[in-house]
Amino acid sequence: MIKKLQDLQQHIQQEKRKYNHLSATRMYELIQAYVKAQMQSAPIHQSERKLYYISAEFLLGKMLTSNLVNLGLLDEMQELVQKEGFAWSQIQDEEMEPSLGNGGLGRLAACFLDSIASLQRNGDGIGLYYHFGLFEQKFENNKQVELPNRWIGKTSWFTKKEVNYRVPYKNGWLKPILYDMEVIGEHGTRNTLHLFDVESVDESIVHDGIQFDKTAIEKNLTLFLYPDDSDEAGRKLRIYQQYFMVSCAAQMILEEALQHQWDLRHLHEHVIIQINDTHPTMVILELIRLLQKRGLLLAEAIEVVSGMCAYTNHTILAEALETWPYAYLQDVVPQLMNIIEALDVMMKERSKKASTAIIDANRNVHMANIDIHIGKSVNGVAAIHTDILKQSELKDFYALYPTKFNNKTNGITFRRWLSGCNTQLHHYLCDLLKKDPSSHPEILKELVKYAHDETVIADIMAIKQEKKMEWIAHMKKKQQITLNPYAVFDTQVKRLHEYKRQQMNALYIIHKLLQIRDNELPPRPINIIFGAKAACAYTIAKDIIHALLCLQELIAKDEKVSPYLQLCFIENYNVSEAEFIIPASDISEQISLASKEASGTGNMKFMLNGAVTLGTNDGANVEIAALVGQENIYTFGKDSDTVIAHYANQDYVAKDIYEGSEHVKTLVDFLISDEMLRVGDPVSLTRLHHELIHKDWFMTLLDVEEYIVCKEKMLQDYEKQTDWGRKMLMNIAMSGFFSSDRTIQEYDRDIWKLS
Ligand code: 4GP
Repeated sequence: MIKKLQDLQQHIQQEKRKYNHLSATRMYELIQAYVKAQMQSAPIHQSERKLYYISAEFLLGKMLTSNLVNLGLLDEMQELVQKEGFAWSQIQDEEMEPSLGNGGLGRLAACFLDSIASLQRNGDGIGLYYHFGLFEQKFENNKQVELPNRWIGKTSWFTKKEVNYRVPYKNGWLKPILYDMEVIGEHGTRNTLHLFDVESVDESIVHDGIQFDKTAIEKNLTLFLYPDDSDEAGRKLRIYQQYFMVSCAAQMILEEALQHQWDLRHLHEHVIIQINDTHPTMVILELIRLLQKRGLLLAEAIEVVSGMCAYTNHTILAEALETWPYAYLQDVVPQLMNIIEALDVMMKERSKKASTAIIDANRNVHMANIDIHIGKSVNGVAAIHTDILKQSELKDFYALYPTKFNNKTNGITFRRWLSGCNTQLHHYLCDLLKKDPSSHPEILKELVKYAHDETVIADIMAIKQEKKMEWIAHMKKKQQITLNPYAVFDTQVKRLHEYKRQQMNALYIIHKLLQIRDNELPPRPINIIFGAKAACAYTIAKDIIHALLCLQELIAKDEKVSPYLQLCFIENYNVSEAEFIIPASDISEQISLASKEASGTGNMKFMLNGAVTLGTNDGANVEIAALVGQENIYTFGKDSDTVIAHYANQDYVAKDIYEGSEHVKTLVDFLISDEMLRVGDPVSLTRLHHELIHKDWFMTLLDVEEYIVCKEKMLQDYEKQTDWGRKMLMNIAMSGFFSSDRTIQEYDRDIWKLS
């Protein structure tokens, strides 16, 4: 399938002769066009069943390297680029990262697209084409500022297409436009990611950062992912976005069914839809509506759609399980209301429990409840998460539909998270194991044989050092920060949320800073690294960012502390930044409050790249611990049963811990010390201080002392370098289970049945 690179080489030589010069920009354009053409000529995988993976987010990351990995052309292309006098990083810098996702669930969707194509399953993604994405994060005066993320450039992986769909809106229609991107798998067949846009979108209505008129739906519909929903207009806009996405999806699915001459009454034999979180839930309602229009009776339509839809739950945080006021839905999607009503009545006959109602007593519509009642499968994303769904969060549903529930522990594509971002380690492992672990993740286990081979351990550690050097050079260029490459790299990168407890890490930093001032010096300098965006309307999350940026400034200016401790907050953290920092990290911070992190996938990326986890017994950390054994992971903190009991009994009082421990009090009070107030905003710092003592909903103070002890132990152990290297090796060796190829095989075996 793959043509020789000679065509491209010739093209490059022609351009050079013509213009006497070739810029990195032009070089990127030529390579991109060549790769895109290669992908477009790849065969589409056809089969009698097709998957549609619908998701509000696809956090793709840059596509050039990843596409080259899958085409099997990365090494050759890198050589060619080098021969022309460019560094590969220069070419990569030319690509803008699409801003089409926020966090874990969006990145998971992107990993899944890669694995579905690579395993040669017939499955497309469907979502929205957000012009300004989530937002671009800048730091000003130690605070997060949001700007439109202008990721759409001259060259693109997407191809614009016309479609004849129409989406009902008020008394008229919205006209969709389609952007398609080829998704190439490692065996040369391709699928497609379809992103819909609205023809009438108007970028010019955005002003003062990310402000715009939230009621101008025709113009604003596809401007931003997750627009501020702190008011009614914002919430309605989100419903408009979701409906537009699923109506386009439903029309596409029916159009393709007609092309295949699939009988609509048997559509579930040909089509499976994976509903990624509750954002696409209305696809159930829209499909029922459209099938009725094509002659099916309501009961028939419900049955067909039931057999076609499966739902993935990604969180047990109450605020993330979407409910919409009935009145909002009536205003935005009146055409769906009789179906919602009918389903509500039918399901109330199945179960009288308030917790399973579609429409509750306050006239709120519970989207997840629609998915669970109607869909044929409900899955959690890690073993502990699925257990919590069954035993507590969704226990009434589990009693009703025990066979619908199943677990699919998340995974990551090794083609991006090893071959793409850590070519050194990837090449090393290929040579050592005589097989490519990105295609054969199970081969990594063979590494265990080398656990006592000091040469192998030293080699792996040398690669880590090289990746540290690369990241440091990158940060110098990007943020003009000078960091110590011989420090231990302790990294927490993920969305900013109180349950993930970046604030607990901040208290550790204060602890270390005070120790150093007290002449208690660490055995080796420590770099503590953060990357995180806070949702634009999430005040406390922004306060946490502010506190961390203030600490960063204080430490940088402190001549006594800074040789031993550095804090570095990566601005505008995204997939590209993750690809830099994860291979360079020693310690992977996974410190969520037990029971709250559904799975985590960052933890898997760190593990694969030889970092050791410092974590609670939460999400996939539990499965990591079981695989590597207690000597190769550092766990601490109260377990999920204890935490769930605290919530049930409402007996967690942060203030008691604060008042009961001089140490904890000192750390928390430092947030409002004179020196912090000199560099920071008193309102924000005081609010955070108050929150920690008087609310602390995610129980920071419950675990903070154990966390500090555990991290200190880890830093001591890091000094026994060979032993530490062995821990790195064992983590890499046991990471094969977390390949998203394994996850996709399980989805296919249990739910999709494509093969
Ligand atoms: C995330 C979960 O927080 C994370 O634990 C999980 O690994 C990921 O989904 C993929 O399953 N949830 C979200 C969200 O990103 O927006 O709820």
